[in-house]
Amino acid sequence: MRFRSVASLCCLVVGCVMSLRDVVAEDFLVHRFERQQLTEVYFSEGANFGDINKDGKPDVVHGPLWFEGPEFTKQHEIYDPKPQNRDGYSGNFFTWVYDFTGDGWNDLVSVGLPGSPAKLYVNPGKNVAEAPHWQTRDVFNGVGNESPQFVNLVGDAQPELVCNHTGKFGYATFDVMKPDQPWVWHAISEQVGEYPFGHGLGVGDINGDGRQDVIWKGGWYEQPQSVEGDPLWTSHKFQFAGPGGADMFAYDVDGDGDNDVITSLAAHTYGLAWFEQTKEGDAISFKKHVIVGDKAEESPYGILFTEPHAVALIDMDGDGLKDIVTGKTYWSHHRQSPMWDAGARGQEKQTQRRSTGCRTSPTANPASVGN
Ligand SMILES: [Ca+2]
Ligand SMILES: [Ca+2]
Ligand SMILES: [Ca+2]
Ligand SMILES: [Ca+2]
Repeated sequence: MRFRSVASLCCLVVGCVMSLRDVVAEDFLVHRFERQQLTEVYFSEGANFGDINKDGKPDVVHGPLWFEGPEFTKQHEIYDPKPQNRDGYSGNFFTWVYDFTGDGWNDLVSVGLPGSPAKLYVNPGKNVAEAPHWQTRDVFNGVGNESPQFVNLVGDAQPELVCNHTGKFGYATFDVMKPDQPWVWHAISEQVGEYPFGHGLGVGDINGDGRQDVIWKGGWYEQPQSVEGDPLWTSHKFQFAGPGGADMFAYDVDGDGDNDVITSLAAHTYGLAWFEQTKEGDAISFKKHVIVGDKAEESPYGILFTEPHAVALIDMDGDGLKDIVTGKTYWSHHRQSPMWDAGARGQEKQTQRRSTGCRTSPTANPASVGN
């Protein structure tokens, strides 16, 4: 995983292509973004946002620092900010913003190098802008996979930390009355995934039964009717990716009523694809559609980049369809990945549905990128 604060970003809007014949240059819609650099120091692989000071405006969290929105020029310390080794990995990969303590002030949970503990940081509250460093505690040891997710996976009121732990997929839950006490692990799979490292993980309802399923590069785990007693979830094998990519999603890309799967194919080399859900009898299967391959000619817009180590799915242009946001993660394996020195690059793949199917189109911009 990598987040580089200083990086150039080329944004591209692409759509999943079912009919390449209809893709013409004038269909490109170039989106421009304004770039704002938060810091010149490498502190963390990732960043996130949420309202830290309870003024109703989102703030940015980057490792040991949070930046007051909407200007993002005033920074405050959460813990001692130590510059990280550019030729190594940071001690902080992911941060999620959530009010764990229930006092109305958003707290944080952070995860570092795969296999390291999840750490809770408690927002000091009213004087957060002036407060000394936040109280912290390790709450769950051994968070594996390079795309852990903090989402509401099972049918309760709060989110769970979804990851791989000791080779099994599952989720960690916290006690809302005692969030700083050790979180409880619930395995949903046999020993199957790589641990602590491993690529490709997501959450979404694959079979349309209203229950979130867990998706990984080798298939998906179907959430049972009840998770009482921690039963193993039914495993459905499908090889979405060999090496595995980043965050995975279930989303109805082509608008035919069933959820398809979106994933990058290899976090440290090439590839982004969506997998159209198909049926073989009653069994769910998938048909691969490449959005960006390992050769420029495989992309409808001749786009080629490597290291799509993070993917987000969000409606970027407000048309009601979610778009794919990913990019080249600069320096993800330092000098080892192909095109490692091509600079960072952000990519927005805009989903467009037409009578012929759905498609995508590109954009270029300077900005920060990471994962
Ligand atoms: Ca705020
Ligand atoms: Ca709180
Ligand atoms: Ca389901
Ligand atoms: Ca579909």
